[in-house]
Amino acid sequence: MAMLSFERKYRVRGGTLIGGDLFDFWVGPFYVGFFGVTAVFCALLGSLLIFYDVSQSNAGMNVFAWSVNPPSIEYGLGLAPLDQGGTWQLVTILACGAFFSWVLREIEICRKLGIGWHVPIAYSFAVLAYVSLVVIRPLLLGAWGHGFPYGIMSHLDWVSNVGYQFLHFHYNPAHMLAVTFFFTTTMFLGLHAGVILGAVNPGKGETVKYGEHENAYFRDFICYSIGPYGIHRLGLFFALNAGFWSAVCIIISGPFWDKGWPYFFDFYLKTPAAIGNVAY
Ligand code: UQ1
Repeated sequence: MAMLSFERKYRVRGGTLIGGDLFDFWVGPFYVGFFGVTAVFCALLGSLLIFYDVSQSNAGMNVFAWSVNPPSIEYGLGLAPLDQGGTWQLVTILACGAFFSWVLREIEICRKLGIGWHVPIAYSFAVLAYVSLVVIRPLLLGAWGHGFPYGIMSHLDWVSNVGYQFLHFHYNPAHMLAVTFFFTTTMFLGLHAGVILGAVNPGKGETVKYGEHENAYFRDFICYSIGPYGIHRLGLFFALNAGFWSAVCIIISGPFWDKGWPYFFDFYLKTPAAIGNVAY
């Protein structure tokens, strides 16, 4: 594997969070590290447990029917036998182990390179969204059975069922925020990727253009250019908010709001603006 000239300077030992020189080396282009080993260990063992669990079911080779299910609610926050949701509990522990290891491996790479922790922080928001579904919300509701099943169709059924428990999940204000952030994030990435490719990858025979043209494009288009740093700050802010409000919207559903989400907006009927003006 060829090394870029700057990599000779940075691909050196040190900067690890734990264990000193233990596993502080590269395999081809990949940094291994203590947390690379723990991530691979957790991911492999978790995957094996998933295959073991579906092999004990009657789903056969229909991958869409494969599902590793959480224990029933009766087990509360206790441990369940392997064939009663215990495998789901082990898979969840190992998934958390793999995801946390991945965050820490990202941090070690940042430390080696002397760059900011933006990538591990961003990834942590995705991990938070998962952990809120299978750890935080089940803990608050008092049973691991509130976690979602690990299967292609089964997790879709879970999302639909939990949505209908709250009558209409799109009335959840945190869900509204999350969806809005997801859509605007893709819009910003589309605009950004479009303007960058439009400028630096023009047609044959055309000259490559840079920042001034990108700025001018958006000034012509919407009277405003946020600039080359700004667009990345904005994109990261919106992407992190998408994950954050997703976590909030599911954590509040049940533990902090147990009616249908449409009823949340009944508060409007008690505001001075509505009293006397709305018939109900
Ligand atoms: C923008 O203003 C800008 O600055 C030049 C970019 O950087 C290359 C962009 O990619 C985008 C998308 C914009 C426009 C975005 C907003 C929020 C006005």
